Amino acid sequence: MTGEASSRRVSFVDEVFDLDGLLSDEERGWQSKARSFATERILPTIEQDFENQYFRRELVPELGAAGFLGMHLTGYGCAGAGAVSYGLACLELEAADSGWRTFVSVQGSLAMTAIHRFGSDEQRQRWLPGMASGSWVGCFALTEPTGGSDPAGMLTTARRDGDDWVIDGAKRWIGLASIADVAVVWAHTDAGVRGFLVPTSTTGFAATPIDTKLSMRASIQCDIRLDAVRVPYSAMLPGARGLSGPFSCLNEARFGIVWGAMGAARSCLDAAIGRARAREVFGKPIGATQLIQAKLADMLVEYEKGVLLALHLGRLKERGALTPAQISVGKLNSVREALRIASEARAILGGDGVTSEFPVMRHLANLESVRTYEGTDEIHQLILGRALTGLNAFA
Ligand code: TGC
Repeated sequence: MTGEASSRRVSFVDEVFDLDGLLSDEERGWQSKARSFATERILPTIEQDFENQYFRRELVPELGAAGFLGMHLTGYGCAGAGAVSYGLACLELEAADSGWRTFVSVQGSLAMTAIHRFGSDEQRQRWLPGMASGSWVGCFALTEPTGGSDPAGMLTTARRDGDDWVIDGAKRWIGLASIADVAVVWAHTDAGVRGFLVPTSTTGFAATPIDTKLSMRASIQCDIRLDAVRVPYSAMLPGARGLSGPFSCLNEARFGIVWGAMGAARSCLDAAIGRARAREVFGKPIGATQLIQAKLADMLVEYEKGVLLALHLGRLKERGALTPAQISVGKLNSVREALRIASEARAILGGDGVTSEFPVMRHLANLESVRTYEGTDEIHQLILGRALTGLNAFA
């Protein structure tokens, strides 16, 4: 980012929308820490990393030291923060880049949550402290090359062979897999879907980054091959039986997206406001025209609604009252509106909007991935349709 976009440190949007007044001191502290991390450690190199398709691995232990990895979990070196604090961290990290919020989601909400919630105490002791510190990276292998919307149709299998499990199959779009130390692999067994902790050094495990992505380029997503991967019986997560195991981890990741996507939206809205104030056309700033002001006002309204919805869901989560359908409302709304805000911001920036001098096109490209993973718009519409009607329209 250069020029007018990079010289600002305070969000114009924050000046209008007093979110601070709705937060506790602790929540403001986490938000401030995440914003500083994003500003000082991610933003200076993000355009270059996005262009070069480079994942800045050295930031992982820094994220761990700051407490962002598995920050909503308790014990095992995790910070034990509240849901709103975690959401605010996701918002601030994604205001820099969706790839870094995705990292925190995959590591904390998916891989660590699976181990924390469903693992044996031995599994937790073995993996969680190193993952919380960022010494170790985890990935969550659910989606397959044949599709991600219907995990019940997964083709990966795990069969018993003596004291071992032998896993065969393939996974796709798996974040961090090529740098991960452990993969949480979901597979069909004779007793339904089960999860397995597979050290990525295990013979037969191979992860290959997907390098044709035009989105999330500062992040890593991979194809995984599992060819007769042999793990001991103790590698199975004892507490996860059936699809409710991986789905309950997806709930955590989707909750982070509800907040995170609003961070990307805020960054785009900020860029558009800055441009509207500075750019002169027909002898005056474009921000002095009614057409631009109407666009900015609509963008702000959707941003504020999105953040207030995220906050409401966070408060429900803290009371243990958040349902999967409510998370679907948030995921669907946040990503859809963030995409609209990013697209409007791109238009306000004119031709410069497609350059890397502003963060908008990068956010727009990233949000297309965010729209697709952890349940597409259509999946969340169908989850809500089922909740409203009691009728299943998936098939
Ligand atoms: P359904 O019959 O509805 O449910 C099967 C079992 O799961 C339970 N369940 C849930 N539990 C917790 N949270 C949820 N949100 C749950 N949704 C369902 C359900 O109660 C039942 O439990 P039980 O005990 O009775 O067996 O299952 P279905 O097959 O009809 O599901 C339909 C649908 C569409 C809701 C589900 O398939 C779905 O959510 N699909 C989207 C999956 C998705 O988001 N995939 C993308 C994942 S992203 C990825 O894999 C990459 S990892 C991230 C990265 O690395 O970047």
